[in-house]
Amino acid sequence: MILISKEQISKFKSFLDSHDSFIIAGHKEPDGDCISSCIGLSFILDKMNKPYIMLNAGPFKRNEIKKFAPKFKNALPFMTQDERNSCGLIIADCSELSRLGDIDGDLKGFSTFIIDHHKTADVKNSDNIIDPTAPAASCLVQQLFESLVGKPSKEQADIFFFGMATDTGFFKYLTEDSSEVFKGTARLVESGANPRKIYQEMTGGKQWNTRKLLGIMLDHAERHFNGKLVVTFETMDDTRKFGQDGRDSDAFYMLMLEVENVEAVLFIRQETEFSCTLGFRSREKCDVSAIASKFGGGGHKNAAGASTEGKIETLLPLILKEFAKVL
Ligand SMILES: [Mn+2]
Repeated sequence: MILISKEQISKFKSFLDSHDSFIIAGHKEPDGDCISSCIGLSFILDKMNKPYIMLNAGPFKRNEIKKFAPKFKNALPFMTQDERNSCGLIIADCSELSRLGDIDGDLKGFSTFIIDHHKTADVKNSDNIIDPTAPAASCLVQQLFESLVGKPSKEQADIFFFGMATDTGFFKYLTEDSSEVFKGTARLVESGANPRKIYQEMTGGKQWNTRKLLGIMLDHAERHFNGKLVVTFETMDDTRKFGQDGRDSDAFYMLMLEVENVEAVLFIRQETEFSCTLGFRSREKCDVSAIASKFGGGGHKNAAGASTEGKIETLLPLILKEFAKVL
């Protein structure tokens, strides 16, 4: 991870100084990093005595983020044109308004600052902080917090740790260029963040049915390209039977990426009669964000996703064609 420059920090500070109120928004279907980044930004605004609201379209499905749902609204309150003009929109862990999902109210036209680390981010304005070398958006927000506020409290350190730990798979996706991430993490632990407790909160408490659903996904799994790609799927029937209480695709990815010769994993879920979500993971070289972007999605080199029209049986051959070019 490359540290944020002083110049970037002062650009962010002047964005805060030049607005009276703020909207903090993160992507739909938030994960721990999205939540942590938004709440981390709220800590900075608290310190500056600036009013804000936090927006998220949800759903807050994941176990570890459910308790944060009450902090977020899914509708923009009424604002006069004057209020809109002096309000700054900060988007975290996401670079496109469309990725914010269904939020009631018009988010267009606000003066905007983006803090993101997605590889597929396509924003030209250099006043934003978009840094794919950061393993988590919360690592960027932590740096802003430390520069503008100082040392976090234990509660604040727990929140930053939670975001970083979510996107790094509790450190296991980090590579040799991560010393700054570990240094930042060490500062959080110095402030009282408790790794074991956070790990247990992040991973514990899953519903029994998520294990049964995992069994079905393992049963459906098939290998392609001499075992380099594992594909599984979840039908609407599977979701009806076992998927109502959430799911644990991460456990599936982890189990499959550990199989010999595997380079990438694809998970297709039939969400409605006419649409699917796609989940991609890869071990190392295969850039799944490039494949996800062919289907209207995006993400990171080793973890990406997409929502697309179609049925599992018609989409799968098209996705396999894309994998055939790189595997
Ligand atoms: Mn993230």
